[in-house]
Amino acid sequence: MCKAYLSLGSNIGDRKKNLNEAVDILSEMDHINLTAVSSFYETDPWGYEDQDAFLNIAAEVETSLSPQELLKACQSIEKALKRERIIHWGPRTIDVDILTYDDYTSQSAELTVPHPRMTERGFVLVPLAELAPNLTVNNRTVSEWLSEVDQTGIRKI
Ligand code: GSY
Repeated sequence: MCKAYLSLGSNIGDRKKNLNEAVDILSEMDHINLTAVSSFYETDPWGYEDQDAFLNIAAEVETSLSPQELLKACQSIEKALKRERIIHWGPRTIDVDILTYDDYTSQSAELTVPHPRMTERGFVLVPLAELAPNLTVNNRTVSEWLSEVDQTGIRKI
């Protein structure tokens, strides 16, 4: 089994319901054991700022799926929740991103692991630090990356 961390976010509709549904689907998937879920955080939008606040969480899974299969599983959750994304970096019903997958690295067009912007984003690092403060990403721990990012606009709910 491999250990992977995921980041989930929603800012359209009932955000909490969307995240809870995504977590429920994840917990029932074959070849995936959902081992931890962080607290929920309301977070100011990053990137395209003229949109509603997000709810974000992190999840830890153990899986026998390959990284590519896990990506497909994440995409199937987005499909099940009828993900809408009209604007790049804009509002969406649900986003399920792979952050890390053991020590695996990939920079293919389909999948970049570790997630390319995770070390710059408070909305990813704050929930992740609850689950894995000592996880090493790009030669530094999640706690170390977190100490360098702006954590304003991130509210635990
Ligand atoms: O990359 C994930 C989608 N997303 C988010 C998000 O999940 N949370 C916040 N706060 N801002 C975001 N901008 C984008 S794009």
